[in-house]
Amino acid sequence: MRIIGHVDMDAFFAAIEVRDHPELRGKPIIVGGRPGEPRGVVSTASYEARRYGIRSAMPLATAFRLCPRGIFLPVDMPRYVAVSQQLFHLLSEFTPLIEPVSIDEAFLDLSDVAADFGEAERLAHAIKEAIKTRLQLTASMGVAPNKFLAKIASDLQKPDGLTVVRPQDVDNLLLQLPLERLWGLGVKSRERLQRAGIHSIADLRLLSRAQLRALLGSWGEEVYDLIRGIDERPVTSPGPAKSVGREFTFPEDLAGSDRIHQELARLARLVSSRLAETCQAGRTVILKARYTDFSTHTRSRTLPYSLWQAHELYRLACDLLQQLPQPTGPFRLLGLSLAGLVPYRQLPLLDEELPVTRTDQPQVAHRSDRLDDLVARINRQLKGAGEETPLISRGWPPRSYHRY
Ligand code: TTP
Ligand code: MG
Repeated sequence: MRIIGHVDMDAFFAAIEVRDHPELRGKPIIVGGRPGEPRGVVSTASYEARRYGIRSAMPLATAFRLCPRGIFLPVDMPRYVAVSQQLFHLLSEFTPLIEPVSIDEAFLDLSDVAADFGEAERLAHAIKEAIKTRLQLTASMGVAPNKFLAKIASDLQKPDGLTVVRPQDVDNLLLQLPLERLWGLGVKSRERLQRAGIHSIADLRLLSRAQLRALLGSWGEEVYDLIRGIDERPVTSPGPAKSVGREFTFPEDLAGSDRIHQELARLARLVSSRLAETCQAGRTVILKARYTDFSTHTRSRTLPYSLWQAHELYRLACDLLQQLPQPTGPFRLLGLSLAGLVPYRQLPLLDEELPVTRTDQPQVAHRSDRLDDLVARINRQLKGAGEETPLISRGWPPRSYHRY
């Protein structure tokens, strides 16, 4: 028997802010944007703020109009990521089979750790309790025979809820749900269905596979099964990332040495900041290039040591560029990635006494590494969610890309 759990933290970013600033408890909290950035969007809002109609992705200005007395806080992504890591670590103590869905959400396969739904329910209580006592946060959980139902269930009694859907309850539950509960259905598709007079999952069940396909595309066929409680998708734990990379397809073909080097520098910066965020370094640098005739070439170099810093990545990317059949382009696409990844613990900043903590390469600390670390950390603090371009640099990018 398959027993699947779904965990979703309640008002995640806002709840962390309240936990860390108890004077905010009970108040309408809106988290979004960067410090002093009035044009951002709402990342999330506390349940108190949601009563004013405030929702994720709404412009902050609208949220302010709805609730001028709300407390507006900028996104502090590094802190939320740290809590997310604690959450996933905690969950891994209950089952090894965890599939992260987002920063605050995961599927758990409980089939091997609970003999039946009664035991799974007790386990879910224990998980929620552990989250409460160890993270001082609340989560909502669903337990059901498959992923589709488990995710629906975790949302039914938010916040701090637990809903268990036993196999014999599946039909009853599905037949009373409105269309909004069908996760994966976009707003546009929902509106299309509503225009066709379909407002609930019960209405959807009256349609044939072919009709669902006509309304929802190929996903419609899957929906036919999902709304009958059939979902065989396994919970799959992601392995460690094999490589970290970025690539750009250019709106106009990229030519000219300056422009090409500028893009390489941008790629190096993005890859480096991703590596810094995930505390990884790697030994194999790979440059990918696509020409205007769509021919694609890669060049790589494996080093005797691991690296993650933007300036090193950039230097190697420039070397690899010269090995391409036509280093001057024009390029349709350029990509840079780093493989052969190893964990890399960030250096304690500005503390000259401590040795470098590259796990693969104990050696004496280097000021330059420290500075790169510091820059990466500050950028992470400044960046908030989603912003791609690092905000400060240590003389980076260089004034002349050629002579760097
Ligand atoms: P959600 O789990 O969707 O929302 P939530 O945890 O804030 O609230 P709920 O109790 O309904 O689960 O997303 C988790 C976090 O992801 C959320 O706290 C902030 C962030 N997020 C965004 O930054 N933008 C978005 O549009 C959404 C939906 C979430
Ligand atoms: Mg959540």
